[in-house]
Amino acid sequence: MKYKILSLLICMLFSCNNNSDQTKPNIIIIYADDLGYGDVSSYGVGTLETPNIDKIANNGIRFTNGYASSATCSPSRYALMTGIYPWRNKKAKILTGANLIIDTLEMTIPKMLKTKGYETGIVGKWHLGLGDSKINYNEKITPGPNEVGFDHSFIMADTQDRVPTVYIENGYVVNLDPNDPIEVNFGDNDYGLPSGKKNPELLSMMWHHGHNSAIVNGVPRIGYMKGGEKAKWSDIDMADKFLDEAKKYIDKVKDSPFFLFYTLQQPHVPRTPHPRFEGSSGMGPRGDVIKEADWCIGELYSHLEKNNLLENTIIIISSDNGPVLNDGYYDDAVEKLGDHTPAGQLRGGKYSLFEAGTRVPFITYWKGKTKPQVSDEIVSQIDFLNSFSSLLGSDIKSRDGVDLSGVFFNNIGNGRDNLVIEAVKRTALRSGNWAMIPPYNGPEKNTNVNIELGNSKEYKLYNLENDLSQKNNLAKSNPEKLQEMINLYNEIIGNESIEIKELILE
Ligand code: NG6
Ligand code: CA
Repeated sequence: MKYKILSLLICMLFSCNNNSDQTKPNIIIIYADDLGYGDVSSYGVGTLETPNIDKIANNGIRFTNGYASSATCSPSRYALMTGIYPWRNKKAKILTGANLIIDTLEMTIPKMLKTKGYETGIVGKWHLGLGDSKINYNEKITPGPNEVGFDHSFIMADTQDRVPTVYIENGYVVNLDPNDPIEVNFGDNDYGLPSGKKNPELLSMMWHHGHNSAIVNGVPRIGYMKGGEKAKWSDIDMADKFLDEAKKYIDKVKDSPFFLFYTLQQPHVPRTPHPRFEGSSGMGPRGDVIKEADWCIGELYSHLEKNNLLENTIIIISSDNGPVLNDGYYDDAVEKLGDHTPAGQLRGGKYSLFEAGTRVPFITYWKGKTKPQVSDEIVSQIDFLNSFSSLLGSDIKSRDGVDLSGVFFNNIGNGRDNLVIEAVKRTALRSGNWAMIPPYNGPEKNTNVNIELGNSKEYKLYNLENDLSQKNNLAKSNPEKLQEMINLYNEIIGNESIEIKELILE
């Protein structure tokens, strides 16, 4: 007791109740799932209101040309963590019950930060795979986040629409009863249990495509699951749970510099807002879960403020890929959209090589350091590793990232010259104001989700400066520019991407 009072007094004297080392700011990346460019009201293009994100955006740097590396989740997360283009890694595709796709020897943001004395934690969606052979959820699940740099992890394995519908903390399923072991499969074995396919009468949410296997909390999922009753999450409480875990983590580590990767599950399907948020957007569950996510961000911000951490914490807000309305469930996302535009003026959406697939909300904020700014510089999440590294005076560099520490945290310098973006194993090039999409086989549109993918038999070339919506293909009228783009594209992807080249129609 005596010691506690003494250390409290010392802390008060030297204001060491939290990390106040300005050269080692805390870093929080808030990473939404499928949040579109137009879903954040400060971007000025949609009609949904996100006041808490706006407050951070309006006081920080709001990037209008900020990119996820990919138009789907796992590849974007891979690129963010490692600073490596996901098309260099064959395993970096949408995962379902897969093994870890980051090599435990690879450099990652949390590993780099650990060399500088940071505490590192992830709370939320993982979706980078677990284990290195058949996953046994009844034992310690490893390797996973804790083997690629995180000291602490509280995650869901893949997505909210996939089994197992349980939280995993530092490798162990939370609340697992050893007498009720978990079994999971993504084949045909329904374990004799009800399923979305067989028992529509048991569903609180109807599936549209896929998502017709195990039923958990009335929601049909991808994959079958047996056992683990006590460990199953409550969907409507998930946002509160992750927020609570994020706050708990901050409370635990706030005396050291820390990194928190707070990976929200919203607005990915199934959209299950807490009843407090039901009807809050007037746009059905998709809008409601965005309101919920916005509230969570406000709560986290207040928590930092209350703990005197705001001054020394970099906050980044972004999304892993662009928006989708119907991603497999009938949930009124289409019907109740009204005049909201989740992709803003951009063409395409999730899964697409058009701009809306990868151009996402992208905000950096560091109280007292970043000046309010709207920046049109081209920046990517793949650049975080190099930028943090440079900010902290580390020599560690990733293969494909660029040091944008000036642009991200100091309102100075230029962004990238170019960027290769990826969508379901296909790639395209952004360079300056130009976007080039090579010809690809495959449907022009994914009719299930009603999104144009960017596949066509011809090269596509757009000048985004005056054609943000990619309506005018200039490939034929500007062959010189097209050739220049093709040359640059080939130079970047080189021989590495034989797989991609095979997809391209020559
Ligand atoms: C797809 C799912 C989709 C979503 C996506 C992953 C079907 C038919 N579609 O396979 O609903 O879960 O995977 O999304 O099952 S992501 O944002 O995590 O990449
Ligand atoms: Ca996603």
